[in-house]
Amino acid sequence: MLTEKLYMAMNEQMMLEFASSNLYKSMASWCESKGFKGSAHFLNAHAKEEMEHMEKLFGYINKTGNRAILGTLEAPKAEFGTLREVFEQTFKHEQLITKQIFALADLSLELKDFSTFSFLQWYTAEQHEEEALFHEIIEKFDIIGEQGKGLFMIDKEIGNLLRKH
Ligand code: OFO
Repeated sequence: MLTEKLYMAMNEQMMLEFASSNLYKSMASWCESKGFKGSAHFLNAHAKEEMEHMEKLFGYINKTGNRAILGTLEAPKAEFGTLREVFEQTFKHEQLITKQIFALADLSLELKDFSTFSFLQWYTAEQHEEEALFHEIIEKFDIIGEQGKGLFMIDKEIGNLLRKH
């Protein structure tokens, strides 16, 4: 069994993964409506990944003899100014998730729950990957530039990232 404090925190993380999925899905919809097909494709796939992260936590919580509780989720942001803004927000969001995962790992160590600490290692490694991925995307805006066909090229590159990762 998880201690009450860790149980609540793990459940909260599960809901945060759910919220991440909804946010990326909402971003995908915005991108599609603006003609950014590559980005929409990428964000739709990423929304699915976040649901897998949610499922992993759901399974772990239930396997420990606790019960995953699905709470209420706020509607995700639906309006964005530019494509760059979308990806700047994804990067910021992933940084927040990393902070939360580190706090969870810290708490599990403090409580000497080594099984949970070990379970969380997967998320720690995943966050490292995700931050690097979203950072790489933001760099594309600086390298390629947004003038002329720039945005079209950036969107295409983002769509292609799915094949690389
Ligand atoms: Fe994109 O992060 Fe989940 O964990």
